[in-house]
Amino acid sequence: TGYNIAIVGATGAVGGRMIKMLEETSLPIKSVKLLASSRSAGKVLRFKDKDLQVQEAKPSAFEGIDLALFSAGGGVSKQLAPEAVKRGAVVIDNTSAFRMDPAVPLVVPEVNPADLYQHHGLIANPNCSTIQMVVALEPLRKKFGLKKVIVTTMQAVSGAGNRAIQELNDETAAILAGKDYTPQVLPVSGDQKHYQIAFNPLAQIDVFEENGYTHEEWKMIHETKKIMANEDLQVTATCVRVPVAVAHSESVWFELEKDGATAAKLQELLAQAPGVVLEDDPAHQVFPQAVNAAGKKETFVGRVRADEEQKNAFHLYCVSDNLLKGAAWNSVQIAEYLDQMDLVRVPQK
Ligand code: A2P
Ligand code: 11C
Repeated sequence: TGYNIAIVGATGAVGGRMIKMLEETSLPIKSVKLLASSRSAGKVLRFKDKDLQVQEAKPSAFEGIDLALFSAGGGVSKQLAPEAVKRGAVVIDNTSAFRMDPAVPLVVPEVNPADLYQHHGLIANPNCSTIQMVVALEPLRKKFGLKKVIVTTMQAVSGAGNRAIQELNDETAAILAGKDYTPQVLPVSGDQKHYQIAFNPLAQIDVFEENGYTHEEWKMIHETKKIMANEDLQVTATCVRVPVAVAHSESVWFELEKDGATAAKLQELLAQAPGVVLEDDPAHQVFPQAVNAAGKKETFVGRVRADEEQKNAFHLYCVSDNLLKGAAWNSVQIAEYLDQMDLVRVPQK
């Protein structure tokens, strides 16, 4: 008994964490199939005590699969996710391919698990920087309502995949050794110019839109509205890549709808909130840090304080592992919820 599960993009930065999260889950698992591009076919990866051969991701690979976790880029999802669903698999897609499709639930289990009831075989996992922000804001929204959010992110290079981690490492080593290095990946592998990330934050994540925002910023704005089911929520973002391997950090300013909140009250709500660890003790220099959050499933929140100039407005600082809660763990957590809600099946049309 148990599910037959496929991971698409198993050789990638997120895929590797998906394997780890499936090793740790209580989800009943019958088999795991690792899929990637034809370049990786035959490569051996470990799942628990077994060596598994990576296979090429193609439509027939989804025969007999109950659950498929996708993280191989939007193009692969667009092409193969419908093929997987057609063959009876429920797809949890970590790319942006289907997130804004009104027929596809966009789910963070701490925020909108009931949206899973609406699925037609496909569920979207939000962008990593969006997920941790809504985990931190949801307990505050529930109690006081949320009017406006202004966020600035400091995002790890692993959000851009394994090649970007390699680039940060190689470039840092080259610069420290006094050697030349030509950037080839960051800020965006497909864009025209590439810039140094070592010792140098870059205010571009994903491509620029016509309005001057990057697509990463667009995602934070529109995904947040969809997850919180509030088109009137005012959200704006500036997304910055920093020379950190793993874990995104975010400075969040927010305005609440109702009166009566204090920093102490918000800290109390955060201390009890699911998926949140409050690390907020200025007297003892306690605040969230990427090095501590890397490898953990929770969102760490601190620096909660009132805006002294504006009523009902506050700041917080949150940090979470972009590859875990931002991607692989949120996907596996969705799978656990689907299992508990008896939703691991593709509804008949
Ligand atoms: P591969 O290693 O075979 O290229 P990352 O986010 O770390 O860059 O990883 C991207 C993941 O997506 C890898 O597992 C990669 O596999 C996979 N991938 C890329 N292109 C394809 C494709 N056309 N079909 C299936 N998987 C793909
Ligand atoms: C980054 N947030 O840090 C991106 C990676 O839409 O799933 C994830 C992109 C996405 O570069």
